[in-house]
Amino acid sequence: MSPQVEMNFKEYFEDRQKQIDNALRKTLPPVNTFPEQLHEVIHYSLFAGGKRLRPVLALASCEAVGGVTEKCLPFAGAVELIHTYSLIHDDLPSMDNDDYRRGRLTAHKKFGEANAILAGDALLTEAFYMLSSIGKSEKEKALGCQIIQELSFAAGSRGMVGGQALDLALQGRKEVTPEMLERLHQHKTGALISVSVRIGALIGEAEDRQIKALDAYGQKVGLAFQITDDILDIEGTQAELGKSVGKDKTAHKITFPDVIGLDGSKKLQKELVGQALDALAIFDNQADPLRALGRYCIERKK
Ligand code: GRG
Repeated sequence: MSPQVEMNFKEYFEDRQKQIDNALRKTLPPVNTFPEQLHEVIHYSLFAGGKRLRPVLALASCEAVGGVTEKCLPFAGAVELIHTYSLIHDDLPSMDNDDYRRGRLTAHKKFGEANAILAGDALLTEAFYMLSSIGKSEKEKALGCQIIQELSFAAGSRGMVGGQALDLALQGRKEVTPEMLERLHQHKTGALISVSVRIGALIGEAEDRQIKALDAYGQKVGLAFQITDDILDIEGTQAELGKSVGKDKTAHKITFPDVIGLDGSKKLQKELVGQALDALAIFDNQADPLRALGRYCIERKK
């Protein structure tokens, strides 16, 4: 990215992050309401400096097809609630057993395991509560229902949770192929990223050919994002990432650098983002934020 584009993107990203955080704060039960401790855990985990990549992708996708981004905010917020729940549960001792997340102690380290499990459960449920009241007209309600269906599919056993199950099953296995790894990450990480992009397009009333292009973009970017995660676990720092590094090796996780090497992973990352940007060729400069987000997914340091 040139310094000017980088500057504009930084402003764009921060602006969108604020918009999402404001929407979430308005919708969620405040900390000082019953049950106070549970709400404290939820706020602690949710407002801890996460990148908000998935909701920002939803807004940028809506923008790319000329949609009204404000309409997208509750859906984008719901995606972030689901993502945060997944991180809380992923950090638990029975899963990845992590001590740090988003630059602070993980929820179970700070509040105990039972509270962390409940906060994750509540975030997942709250996401669908938020979405259930959306839409005034029959058309809006039908679209809301379609999005709820797609989001729950992407988050459940046929998407993210299924990917997590496969991740646990593959731990310590030696004969993992690039295809198996790709399948795992298409589910675990890719499904929620892809559906975020789709949600923006659906809210923006995109044409079929635009949805097709955005689906291709979402899938490529989702995988590239995960490869970056694997690389950062080797080359990143705890200070920048806000979580422990080198965990993949100690947890005997198979990563892209294990299977195709570090250089191979970097090459694949770039190829995938190149393909993602090619898929956006049918769009004008309204898709520039999506293009910048695609590049960000592999250039990020956190
Ligand atoms: C436990 C149901 C369940 C699912 C867990 C997504 C996931 C599935 C686990 C996360 C483990 C992990 C570190 C995966 C790598 C990619 C990833 C999702 C990274 C975290 O997302 P970021 O970088 O985090 O967008 P922030 O904190 O910025 O939101």
